[in-house]
Amino acid sequence: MKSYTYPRVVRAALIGMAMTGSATLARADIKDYEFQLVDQTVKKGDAIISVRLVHKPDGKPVSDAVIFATRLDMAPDGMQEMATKVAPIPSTEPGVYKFKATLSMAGGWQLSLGAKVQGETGTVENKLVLKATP
Ligand SMILES: [Cu+2]
Repeated sequence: MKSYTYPRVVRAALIGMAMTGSATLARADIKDYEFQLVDQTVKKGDAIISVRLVHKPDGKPVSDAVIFATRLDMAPDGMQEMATKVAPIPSTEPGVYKFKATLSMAGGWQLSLGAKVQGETGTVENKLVLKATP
């Protein structure tokens, strides 16, 4: 019986490899990229916010993206007019982007990010909600 099941397993493995191969060849999609907060909470005041840009299908960090749109405001707490400046600062970790901001109030803050990824058409646009603790 074993001699009958074995080829089936091999065939399944080959199909799996073929599918992986074609997925790599298929045109990448800008929707495959996503910003994620490294820390969901930061302390109120002068804060450093770290986000990771990942290629979702393989979970790989994406370096060298051009971040061009940032906004940080308290929309999650109904205070969208309460915005603060966001300044990019250098990061040594691949795929991690850091920003300096002054969070003057404890509560929910929304970080809006836009980015261009090397070799991809379109824009990554994400809104991330973090919490400033007192
Ligand atoms: Cu506020």
